[in-house]
Parts: sequence; C-alpha cells; structure tokens
Amino acid sequence: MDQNNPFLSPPTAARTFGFFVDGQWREGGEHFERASPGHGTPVTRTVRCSVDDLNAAVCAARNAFEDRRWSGLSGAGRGGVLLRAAEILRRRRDEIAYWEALENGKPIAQARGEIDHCIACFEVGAGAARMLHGDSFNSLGDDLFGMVLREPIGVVGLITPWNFPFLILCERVPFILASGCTMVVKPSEVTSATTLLLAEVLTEAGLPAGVYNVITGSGRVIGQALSEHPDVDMLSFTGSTAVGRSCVHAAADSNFKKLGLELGGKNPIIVFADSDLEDAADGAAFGISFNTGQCCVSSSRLIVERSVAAEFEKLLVEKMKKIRVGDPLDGATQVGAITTEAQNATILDYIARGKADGATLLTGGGAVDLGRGQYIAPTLFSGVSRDMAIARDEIFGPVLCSMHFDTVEDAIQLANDTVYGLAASVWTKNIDKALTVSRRVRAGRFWVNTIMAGGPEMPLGGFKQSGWGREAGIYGVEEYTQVKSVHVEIGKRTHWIA
Ligand code: TXE
Repeated sequence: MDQNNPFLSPPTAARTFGFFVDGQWREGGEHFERASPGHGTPVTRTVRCSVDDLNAAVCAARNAFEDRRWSGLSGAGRGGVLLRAAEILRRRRDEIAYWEALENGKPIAQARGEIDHCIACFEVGAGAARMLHGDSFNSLGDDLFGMVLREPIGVVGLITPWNFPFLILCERVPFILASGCTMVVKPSEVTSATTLLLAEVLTEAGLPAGVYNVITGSGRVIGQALSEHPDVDMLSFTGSTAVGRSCVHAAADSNFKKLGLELGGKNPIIVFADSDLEDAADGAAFGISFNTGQCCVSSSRLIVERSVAAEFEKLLVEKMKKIRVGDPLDGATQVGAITTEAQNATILDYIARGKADGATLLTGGGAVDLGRGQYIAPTLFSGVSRDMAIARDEIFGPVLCSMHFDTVEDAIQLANDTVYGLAASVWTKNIDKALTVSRRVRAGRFWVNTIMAGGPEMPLGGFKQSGWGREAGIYGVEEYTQVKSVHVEIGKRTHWIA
C-alpha cells in the first residue's frame, strides 16, 4: 500500500469487520471473504451472522422504537444528527469511496461522486425531518375538527444490493431516520463494508444506540429471515424481481409488513431525429456504461428514429470506443470491473445470445483483459427485434440494444413494451414531443435531454414490475409513516340516548 496515500492501491491484507447491534460492535464465528473484482485479491472479511444475531438486532430496534429515544426527539433534533452525519461523511469521503470501489469494482472518481450525492441525501433528510407534517380538516362541521397525523411506521428492515451499496443505502437511511423509525440493515454479502462504516458515522453524529443496526450475511438465510420477521413493520428491498416476489410472499405469510420494492428495469432511451445527436449519443453511451450497466436505471434499450439511425449508431460507436475501461483505483477510469463472477458470466451469456439470435454487433462484445479482475467492453447491438432476450431481459451489464421507429406512437409503444417501468428518457428539441412522450411512457423516473440526473429531493421508484413505493425526498419519508386520523368533538355532544 502507498504510505502517503493509502487509497491508491488495494490493501495488503483483508480488513475484518464486526457487525453492529444496539450501538455495539460484535464479533462472529464464520466470515465471508470478499476479493476485489478489479484486482482479484481479498479486501474485506465480514461476519456470516446467524438468525439469532438477526433476532437480537430486531429486538434492539424494537426497544429503541418503543421507548421513543429517537421518534420522541423533535424534527430539529433528528435533523441535527443527520446534518452532523453529512459533515462526517464529507470528512471521510475518500475513505468510504475507497472501500466502495474495492468491493464493488466501480471507478474511484465515480465512487467519490456518489458519496457527494449521499451527503446531499443526509442534508435533504435533515430538512425533511423538520418539515414532515400531517394535515387538518376544518370542513367537518362546527362540532368536529379533523387532524391527520403522520407517525413513524416502526421497525424497518432494509435489504440492499451490490451495485450501489452506499448510494442505495443513503437514498433510504436518512429518510427512514427522518420519519422517526428504527432499522435493521442487511447489505449484500459481497459489499457490506460501507454499510458498516455508516454505523461509525451515525454513532459519531449522535444517533442513539439501537436505531441503526447492521446484520451481515447471506440473502438466503438473513435476508429471508428479515423479510419473514413478525416484528418488522416494514421492509424496503432493492434487488432482483425474483427476490422481490419472495419478499411479497414472506410478508403475506408473516405479519403483512408494508413493503417498499425497487426491482429490475429495462429502460428506454428514445432519440428523435430532431435532437442534438451529439448530446444524445453522449447520453446513450453514459446511460449504458455508467456503473458498467449494473444500474437499475441504465438505459439499455435505444429506440432511435429510423431516418437518423445509421448516423446515430456510428456516432455512438465512436463514443463508446473511447470509454476508458480500467482499474477501479485509477482516477482516469470511467468503467470499472463487473462486481461478481456470476454477473460477469450472465452478461457474457447475454452477449452470446444476442449474436446467436442474429443481432448485429457494432462494438464491444466481450471481455477486456487487464491481467487481473473481470471487465467487459461497452457493447452495442443493432438490428435487434423486440422479442430477442437481449431486448426483453434486464442484462445488468454494459450491453445496449438498438431498435428503430418511424412515428411518435411507435416510439411510445416500443418504450412501453416491457414488464418493467423504472426509468426512461427522450431526446428531442421539440417540446410537444418531449411532453407527449414523458406523459405516455410508464416509468417512475423520466429525463428529457439528459439522463440519470437529479437530486435526493426527487422521488425514485418504479411502475409495473419495477416495484412498489417511492424512496427519497419528502415522498420517501412519508413512505415510512403511518397516517392516523384524529377526530375532535367541539362543545357538548348531541346525545344518542335521549
Ligand atoms: O440479486 P438479489 P442478485 C438484478 C439484476 C441482477 C439480478 C441478480 O438483474 O442480475 O438482480 O442479482 C438479498 N430474501 N438486480 O442475485 O439476489 C441479497 O443478499 C431476502 C437489480 O445479486 O436480489 C442482496 O442483499 N433477501 C437490482 C439483495 O437481496 C435476499 C440490484 C439483492 O440480491 C434473498 C441488484 C432472499 N431470499 C440486482 N436472496 C436493482 N434494482 O438495482 C437474496 N437476498
């Protein structure tokens, strides 16, 4: 390791983490060793927690909720802790980005940008804690007044994936905390380090013990037990549609816990002939390559107007060939490693299916050999028909499929021809087309002449099989509340019994 800057090369030995329950670090017997997907060397060891560990964490979160040590604070009190957490994250930005890049394989520059976004999440969450409010009804007649209270839902289980371990965490945690809930977090087994580091940050910021607990371990054992737990009031799950479905069954078979689900996507990017084609090509290259396409909002279906399709694809190929695929710890890298071996195999398999199904490979199409780690070149297929697997399935890799359209109606129809509805974008200089398409495409997030832009003020979540509910912003806080109607009689009651 470089002695002057410890964040430029992988550690010489794996760092061991405990897990975090009731404000205390605990040790466990068995460990899970994680190798950096960019380097192939061990970087972290986390505990394979047991279901008993999980039960202890839920119990701690329940006690912390019931005695109101957190929900009993004013919004300003909770917001103050969140603002301090933002400051600490600012101080520890490079360190957290380093562990994120090591475990996930994403470029360090991108990881640092993500931590900046996470800081903003805490700042917005702090404001939301103070602004959260209910409603009142002054319309029920002179003798009745109605108030609508928002109360925290209780103990929240939070299951997060490996593609944005810290970002997805921070798009939820500040808003859950703003609402007054307590929680048990189960990060992906391959990317748990930064979720554990957040426990240090929140403790230093003054969060009471038991409010934020982290249990590490497998999805099959710990994730499943959390989703089935009868003492968890709400579960926020981000991951595959298949596991999302199993969470729905688990909730129904246990206590009908409320669910927030952010699942897969197969997101369209619609390019009209009247757009700025240079801008649109840059957006398309970014939209499919950012985070190696392992992004639920990756724009993986290019829907381009036929009259400019050839010109646009040529422009796009030129741009995609210039993308710098490289070592995640190299500050110049734009596209890093594929996070898991399983995901790497899945992506290569889809590329092979695209070729076998008769799509035309325009660029990329295979692994990039950097001597260590697993990397895949940004890939573009043209001549894709809507029934091909590469056009229908979420590949979760840097593989873009181009399809062509002739009319606005065709474009909308193609964009909506998917079971998913997470995100979409349109590129045009015509305001009528932009508004028509943004109103007709069924997706939770929509961009006009940009892609993956936004801030934690804006809600995120999906239509159709992309999920339930919304995260972030005031909408995100409200998801973690219950609404209670309070009716107040004014004056003397009109008696029922004469
Ligand atoms: O996801 P899993 P995987 C999609 C993407 C990817 C595919 C498979 O298409 O190729 O899913 O990825 C926990 N009960 N997305 O297999 O298994 C697991 O430990 C409860 C899209 O890694 O869904 C991890 O913490 N939890 C997505 C989390 O679920 C369980 C992000 C996600 O893992 C569980 C990731 C169970 N039975 C993958 N089994 C997005 N929307 O961004 C596993 N888990």
